[in-house]
Amino acid sequence: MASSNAQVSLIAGSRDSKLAMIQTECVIAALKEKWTNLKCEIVTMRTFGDKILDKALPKIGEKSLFTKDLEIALADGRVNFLVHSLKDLPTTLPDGMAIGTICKRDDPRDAVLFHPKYHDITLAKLPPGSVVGTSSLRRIAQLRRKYPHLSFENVRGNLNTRLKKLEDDNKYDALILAAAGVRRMNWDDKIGQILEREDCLYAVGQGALAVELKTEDIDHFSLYASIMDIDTLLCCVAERAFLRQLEGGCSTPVGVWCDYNSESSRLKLDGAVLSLDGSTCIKETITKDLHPVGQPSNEFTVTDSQVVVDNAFSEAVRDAEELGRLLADTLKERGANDVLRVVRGDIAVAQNDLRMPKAK
Ligand code: DPM
Repeated sequence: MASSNAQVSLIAGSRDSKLAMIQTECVIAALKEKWTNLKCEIVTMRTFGDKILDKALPKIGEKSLFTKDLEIALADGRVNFLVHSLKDLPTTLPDGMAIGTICKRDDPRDAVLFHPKYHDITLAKLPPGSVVGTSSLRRIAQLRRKYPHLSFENVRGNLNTRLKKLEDDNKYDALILAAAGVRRMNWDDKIGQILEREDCLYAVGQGALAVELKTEDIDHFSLYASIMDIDTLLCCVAERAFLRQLEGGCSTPVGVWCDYNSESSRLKLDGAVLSLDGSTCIKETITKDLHPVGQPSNEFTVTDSQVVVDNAFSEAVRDAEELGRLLADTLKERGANDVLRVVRGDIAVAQNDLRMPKAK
């Protein structure tokens, strides 16, 4: 294993967007702080999801849209690890891949950016019929329910493109974006409103960065583990277990809100499944006292949720995964499956509309 004075050279794979690069550099900086002799270069790639920016995310219907090309490079050994927004990482990874670390979560909430013509405004105060840009079914369903006076339009493209569309075109009155991404771009001053728990539950994994690696790369586990944030890990594995048990992908209207209290080891998870129009919302909160987290042992396990964790945390992780699955089962008992079945049907119809030539 790499000790802190041995030279280690690694290649990180990243999408080539500005945000992805900032995120990759952020993880590398955290690693270098712990491992002063680490050398790291970045190889960038355009992924399938980056190449088809004109289509709405849900209509593309590919689960690993932003990760597949990168994972091929990882499998080939062209790169040693990938940095992802955890929320873009499917809840099941390809065989032989695992999450090597999850860094301390930035603000997981959603943020609203308003058109520059507005001052001192909130979603509630926007005039009826105002257009809100997002292609997230989760945001649309929850916000439709809460703010029926607003209308929603797709917006795609990287964050720079979206901001330009908001500020230069007069099409959108507001955009919804993850606060974490906006802040990483250094656009804090553009945030007009932060959406709270009662407005909009966030996406599974939102705001957290993760490293994906090959499970055979066991020599480097402790390197990545050095930047693992345990509180974030426990929340995120619970959220991901919830989503996987629901069999919801990253483009279904599923939201979560998670708190972990490290003093009491208590984990609290809210989860909701919505219909596309927001008319149905099945929501529950559950709480569980997790097995306490011990001192790191530098011995590692790959958990059910395909995360490499120190054995000292593996029982807490198992408890967190169980909590996530339990929440999903509770929602299923209340009809979440039926809601998701209809959602998937509607998404499939939308995909077909895109692929089938129009009848003359
Ligand atoms: C996923 C969604 C979106 C991204 C769906 C959702 C938003 C799509 C849109 C799964 N991935 O959130 O319900 O707004 O049209 C994405 C962003 C980040 C990671 C940008 C964003 C940055 C924040 C983070 C796109 N993936 O959500 O504004 O690291 O969590």
